[in-house]
Amino acid sequence: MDISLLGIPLEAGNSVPGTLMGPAALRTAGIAAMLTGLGHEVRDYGDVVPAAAPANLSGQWPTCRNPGEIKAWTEAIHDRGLDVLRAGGVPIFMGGDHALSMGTVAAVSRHCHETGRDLAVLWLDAHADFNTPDTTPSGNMHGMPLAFLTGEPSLAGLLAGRDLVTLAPEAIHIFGLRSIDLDERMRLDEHGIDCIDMRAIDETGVSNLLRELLAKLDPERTHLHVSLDVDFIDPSLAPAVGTTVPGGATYREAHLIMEMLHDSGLVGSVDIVELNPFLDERGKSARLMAELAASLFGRTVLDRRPRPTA
Ligand code: DIR
Ligand code: MN
Ligand code: MN
Ligand code: MN
Repeated sequence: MDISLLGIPLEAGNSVPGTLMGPAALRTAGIAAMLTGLGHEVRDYGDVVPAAAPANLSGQWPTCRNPGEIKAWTEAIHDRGLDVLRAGGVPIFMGGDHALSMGTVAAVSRHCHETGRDLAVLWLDAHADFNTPDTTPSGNMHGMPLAFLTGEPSLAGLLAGRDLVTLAPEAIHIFGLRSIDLDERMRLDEHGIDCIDMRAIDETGVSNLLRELLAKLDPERTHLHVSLDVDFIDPSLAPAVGTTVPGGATYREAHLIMEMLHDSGLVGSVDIVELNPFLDERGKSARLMAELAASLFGRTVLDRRPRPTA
């Protein structure tokens, strides 16, 4: 398989500095070599660079932190992401905070529209990221990408001059939830978004829930975008994130999800977001995220066979 790496060193969408080092940490953890070792063709496209000197848009979005930066990044990420998608292969977008998904998923949605695929989004996250400028308790725009992507009018200006192919609420599946804000909760209900929280995972198990979810997707038509937030994982395993919430996915739950997603054959693009190496413990979170990527692209235990020489 052809895999494209694109770094997105964004930290303007959250309030803890350090996520701009995320792409470098994933590269240092050996993500490219792990994927190459599985037999894939890996091409690293380097990092997205936004337009210089973003406008100050605090007047337009007074409740949001760094809205001018986020607009500049969203547009740059969308354009660069679309180029990478059109070049073929499966992109892994390496963040950077979760506001980057406004750009990556907008690009994926447009690419699916152009190529006649149905987009489904699996959002692996402790949070719902469905706040708006009106409901945000923090002002952090990494809490808003799913609102933007479903066409929230107050965020539409973040992607000027490009057509946003909005996501239908039914296309979104949030998995791993354990922290939702009050107004955000009401919005999730109003839009009828599929939310699988940690209690459901405890009671039913990740394999049953994920199998059920995947069975609803048409294998002939679906492009599945996986958006993996580091805080989906339990903080004891992945401490390198600014918004840790106890009670996250275990090591094996996380890998099992990746293995099942690989087996589904549906995955067309991936975000790995919120990695903050400044908060890590000797690289363990970065290494775990790189290893999860390896599981997502086919690494198994029993299947190992000698690589052909020559
Ligand atoms: C909270 C935390 N819901 C907010 N959000 C996120 O600030 O909107 N943390 N995404 O990762
Ligand atoms: Mn394509
Ligand atoms: Mn998130
Ligand atoms: Mn989160």
